[in-house]
Amino acid sequence: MTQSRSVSLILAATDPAFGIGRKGQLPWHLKGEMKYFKQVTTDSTVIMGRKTWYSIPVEYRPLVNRKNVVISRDPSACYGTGVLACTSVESALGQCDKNKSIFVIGGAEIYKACLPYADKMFITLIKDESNKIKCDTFFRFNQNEWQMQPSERLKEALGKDVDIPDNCSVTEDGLEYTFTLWERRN
Ligand code: FOL
Repeated sequence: MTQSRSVSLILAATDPAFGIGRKGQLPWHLKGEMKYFKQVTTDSTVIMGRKTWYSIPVEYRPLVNRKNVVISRDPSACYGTGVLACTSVESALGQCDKNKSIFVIGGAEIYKACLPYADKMFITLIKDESNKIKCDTFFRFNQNEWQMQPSERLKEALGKDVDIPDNCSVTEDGLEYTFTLWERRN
């Protein structure tokens, strides 16, 4: 059976460039943003690529209270107990428990491959109008196919208690970021 459950992407990206990474790591350190990521993805299945797996500090992987699925073309790849290794996006999406939501957590190559299966994107936009945050990896998508939703819609879609301010914006470490939800335009 093909994927019928809803698939979401979750990422933090610079605005407007949509930078997501640098040298295999997140280009920033934002504690409150990471807490949001953890709250949103808890009790779900998280799908990631091999490079993202290795970018997670060893003490934090596998991500606790989530089903971890890692995609690699290497059929002998192994990531330890409790972690499911897959060699394709299709088999990864097929691994998700019914009654669990699915979050694709990157990186760029996996976001791209999973985008056709996704109906929602939880994007934290980190204000970087003058392009000060150096990135070497970017999230690319067709903005004509997607629409940023009003903040009430984000809270509704989260469907659980995630502590975010009413206006969905936070300033931390001198950076201003906003939690957003994007859905496909019909
Ligand atoms: N989405 C969003 N919104 N923010 C992100 O930082 C993010 N990062 C990734 C994917 N989607 C994202 C991929 N990178 C951890 C580290 C890197 C990472 C994802 C997760 C990590 O260590 N997470 C721990 C929290 C550790 C802590 O408390 O500092 C976790 O349990 O989720």
